[in-house]
Amino acid sequence: MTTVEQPPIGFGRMHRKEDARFVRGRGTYVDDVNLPGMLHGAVLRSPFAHARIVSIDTAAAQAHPRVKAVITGQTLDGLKLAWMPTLSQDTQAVLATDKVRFQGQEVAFVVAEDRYAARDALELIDVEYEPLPAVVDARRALDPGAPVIRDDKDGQTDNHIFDWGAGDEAATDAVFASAEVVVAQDVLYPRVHPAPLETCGAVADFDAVTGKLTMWCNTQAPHAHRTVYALVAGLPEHKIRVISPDVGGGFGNKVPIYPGYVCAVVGSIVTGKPVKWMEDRSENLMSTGFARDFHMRGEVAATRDGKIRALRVKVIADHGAFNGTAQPTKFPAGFFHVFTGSYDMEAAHCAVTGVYTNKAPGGVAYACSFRITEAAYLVERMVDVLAYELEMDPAELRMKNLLRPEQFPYPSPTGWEYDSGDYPRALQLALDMAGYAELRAEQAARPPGGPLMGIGISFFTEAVGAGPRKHMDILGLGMADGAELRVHPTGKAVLRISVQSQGQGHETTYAQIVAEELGIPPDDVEVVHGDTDQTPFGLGTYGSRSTPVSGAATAVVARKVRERARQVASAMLEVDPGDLEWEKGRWYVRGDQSQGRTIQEIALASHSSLELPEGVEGHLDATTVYNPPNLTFPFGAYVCVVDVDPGTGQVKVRRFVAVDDCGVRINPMIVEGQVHGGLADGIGMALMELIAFDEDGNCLGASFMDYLLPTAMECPSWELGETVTPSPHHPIGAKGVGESATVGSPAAVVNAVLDALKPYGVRHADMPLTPAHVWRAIQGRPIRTDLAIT
Ligand code: MCN
Ligand code: CUM
Repeated sequence: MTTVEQPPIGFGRMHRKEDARFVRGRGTYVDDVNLPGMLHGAVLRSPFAHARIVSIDTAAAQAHPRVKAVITGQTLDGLKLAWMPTLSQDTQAVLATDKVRFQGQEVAFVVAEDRYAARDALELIDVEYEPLPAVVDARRALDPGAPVIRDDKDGQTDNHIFDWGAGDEAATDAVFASAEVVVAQDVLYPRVHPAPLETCGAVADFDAVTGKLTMWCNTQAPHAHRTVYALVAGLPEHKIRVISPDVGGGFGNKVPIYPGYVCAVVGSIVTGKPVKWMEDRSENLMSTGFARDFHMRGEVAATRDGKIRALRVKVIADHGAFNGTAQPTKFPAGFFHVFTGSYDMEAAHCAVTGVYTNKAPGGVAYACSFRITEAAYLVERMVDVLAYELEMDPAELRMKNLLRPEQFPYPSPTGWEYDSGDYPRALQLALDMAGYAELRAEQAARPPGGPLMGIGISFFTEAVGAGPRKHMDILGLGMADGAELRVHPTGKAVLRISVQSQGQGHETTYAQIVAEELGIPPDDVEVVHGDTDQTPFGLGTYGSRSTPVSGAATAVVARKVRERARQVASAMLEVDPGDLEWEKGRWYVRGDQSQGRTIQEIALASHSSLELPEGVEGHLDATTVYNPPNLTFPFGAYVCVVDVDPGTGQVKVRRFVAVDDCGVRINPMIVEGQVHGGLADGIGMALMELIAFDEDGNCLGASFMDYLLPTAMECPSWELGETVTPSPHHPIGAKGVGESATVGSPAAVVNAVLDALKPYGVRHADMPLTPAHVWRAIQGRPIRTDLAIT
């Protein structure tokens, strides 16, 4: 990788501005926030997956000399805070009152002088439980006689949450009825966890005199959280300040509102002191935003020569005990209905049923683009299953079915409009980079019975940048983002945005957008984010929406400033504004390059005694609210090569070629970093990451001893390529990229392993493909990976 010493004035590779503090250990994370008199909270959690609470005795904990308060569901009930709304219009217990519904659920909250005393006091709380049978298998959740988990909800007599579908069912069924070939496959995307480096936490500081609540919290969506707090607490928004400081990774884990945050607020109100709550690793893994848990049945209708005609999908979506997913209201299964992926077909239909189980509130988190991860994985498995049945080469089958460039903008069978793409070019580039023909020749030359190698391909289409207000809202909040730009007299600038970085480098890339539009060096542009008192309203960072929405807002606000600068320049140069031409950083008189004013000169003049034309305001600033006209649709082609030892089932990823197209790249180095991270995620999910449960609902993945994460050891040296197909509706032609590789890569790895296992007649096996699982698949006995039952 090459980097340049002199930062570009605009797009291009440059080191991240924020790294100056990060590499020195000078970041400020929530746990670095220490306020005078601050107390510490800890959460008591349920050991049972499902149990009635008979009694809670807190006397001994209250009597602990260093304990300041013990809060239970009963305390909260008195404040009408025992239950809180989730982002998907369900309710979630803040602290359990009637029952516990998953292992690790919050039961009580202790506030003490230090973290250790708080933890010690948890041991002194005596809870009497009456255990109930647990529902762990999503496919059994709707069985008659299954224990009803959400008996707190009026009229809820089973574990059903929603039925939702998209596409044309009748047209799809008609294609299937006349199809030459139909293949069906059950595909599980097991429950996984984002596992960010920094766990979730908050410092709540309620000032009883001013009535203002200040909340340091590592949330990915500070403004959305503030509005929810305002609704829950009945406080006006201006009395709540949410500060999301430096965040050590989010990956979706830090979108929801967790009971610990609310408890910290109540703890501060009750004690009159600031209260810090930081969860530990096991708490994070057991109780916060899980991902996936999609039980899918895919069916493909095709011609005998491999033209895909239709796709039909049925899904059981396991949402855990509370429906805590964060996705636009109209889409209870997220954007799963992008499942036709990158392929041209006549019809498609999906039906998704959401169910409650005795597991932590699950949902959408973990670089998911609102369920496109599951959709992309399914369609890419189905294409390989079809190739297996038709005995066709999976690359050839994909080439035959990929959307063609002339089909864009492409209206998909389930109601999307893909903005731009050249898919065959990206796939061809990936195949060329991998040396596909040689790899196949190597594979064919292998003697039977020996070490195996496999080549896996995936092609994905993402849909990111939620989203157009008329289609998309969360809890009634439309998904537009504000931006404010102010250029000081000296030509230095401050940009205020509503999205919040968790490691994506926003302080750099947003400064680069301003630099590109105004010609102010990125080092002269300060990016302010993550503080609701200092930034305009917007819905936050997830679904790779920052570049598509706030990136666009930044370009638009910079262009407004540029137009203001034109007016000022016209006064300075005494020419008509229409006679001025822009080149990066300067307005000049058309036909006379020497007559011009730089943006810095204009900035000073805009604050000076210069007489401005009628109607032109002084100073150099602007605000905007950007409502995206459509999502952006980045895409990519991945090729993975694995070596598999049939004796042990051990998989080694030998090579990974990734061609990504995210339109115009603001900072190619940051884009590559994003892709590297997502590819590692993909290897993790495909080969080792899993949150499973035993029959009683015990979580088997509650520490890094059980929940395995990929390290550099498991990752090859990534081979990256790119194509650039700008988004036609985005002001700078950029598309989001943060989740692309997580969406696209698991299928490439799994397809590669299954390609290797082809000599053993294995058509499909579910993730994660651990050595034990691969070995069993070779023996013809693949397992249900989501349950600890074989
Ligand atoms: N970028 C660019 N050119 C493009 C697209 C993006 O230079 N054409 C840059 C952006 O300017 C930004 C970064 O790449 O600095 C990611 O941009 P984008 O794709 O818009 O994604 P977001 O900033 O909205 O980040 C969210 C996305 C999500 S949803 C998850 S999950 C995830 C991901 O980012 N979580 C991450 N990447 C992560 N990376 C880190 N280090 N930490 C996380 O928690
Ligand atoms: Cu769904 S993980 Mo990201 O969108 O924060």
